[in-house]
Amino acid sequence: MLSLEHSKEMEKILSLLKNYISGKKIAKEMGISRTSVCRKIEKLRNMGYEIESKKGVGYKLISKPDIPYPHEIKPKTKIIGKNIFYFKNLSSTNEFARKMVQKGAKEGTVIIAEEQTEGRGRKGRKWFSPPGGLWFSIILYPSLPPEKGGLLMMASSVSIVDSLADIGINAGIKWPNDILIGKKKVCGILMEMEASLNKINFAIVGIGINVYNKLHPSLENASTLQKFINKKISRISLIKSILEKFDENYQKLLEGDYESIGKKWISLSLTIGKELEIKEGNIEIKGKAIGIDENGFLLVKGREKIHRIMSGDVIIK
Ligand code: BT5
Repeated sequence: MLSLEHSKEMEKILSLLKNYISGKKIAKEMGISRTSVCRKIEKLRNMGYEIESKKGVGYKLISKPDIPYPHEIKPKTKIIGKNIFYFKNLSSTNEFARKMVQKGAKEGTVIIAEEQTEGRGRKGRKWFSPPGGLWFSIILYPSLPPEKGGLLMMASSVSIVDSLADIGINAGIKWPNDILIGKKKVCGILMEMEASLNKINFAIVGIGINVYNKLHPSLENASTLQKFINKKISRISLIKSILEKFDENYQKLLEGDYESIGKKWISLSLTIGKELEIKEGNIEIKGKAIGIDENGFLLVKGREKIHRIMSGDVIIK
């Protein structure tokens, strides 16, 4: 496990390695022994950093891996991502986030895993999460009325679509939680929330993005971002951008500006204006999606009335 708190030393050594530098000089600059320098260089190499060593000259950083290590992301934010934890392997970042909440994790803590063995979707469904994607969860303690909880998910999806637009990928949002390119799902969001009568105790926003990971053969309507763009995507830049945009949108929600998130969401929605079939348990509703209400519920005009729908699986006709 790597966290921002623990990465100060790593950042220092990486900055020293920008130009050729001898082991002796590194040791002096960092106040550590030569053996310790060797150990740290070896550790960085194992983490995927390419470090050249020339006899009589020293070491130099040649390339960095595109791995979302906390010290590489360092988002410029007020709340989200002030504390980031990276794991090579976790069962589920949402599950781990829940444990961290119980231990009093700070608001805005982000948990990232290179690979999840039990990544989950809604209603106990499986989320395939092999290496090469972005699988992460954000812990929030929003001072929002519980009925506004769904807007957090909207704020996160808007932030993701905006970040994708910045790198030239045109995606849209299928209510409630899918991000699609064309008809292919490239991202899913799982929000888990615990609330009492008038207060949200915590919310965990879990985001799964197929970047350049392999796709499980059983997935017919899924794709990866990399398939839609020629240049290599940087997972580090992408997650940084998402955290920064989400931080801004989160502030807006906390300030009570629900409307701008709702409007933005509608402008990116692939659902509004479409004829739909929605299933939730045994209930099935057919109609046209005509908008969202002030809490992010989907408004569907059926034959007899307008339905306000909180959750469900949508088939767009
Ligand atoms: C979702 O559920 O779309 C929410 C997915 C959230 C995943 C993130 S990863 C980080 C965090 N930690 C977790 O454990 N979870 C969150 P849902 O709408 O129920 O969609 C699930 C369905 O999507 C599955 O039944 C599959 O059909 C499909 N699916 C599974 N893996 C996929 C993938 N990698 N890409 C696209 N579709 C996938």
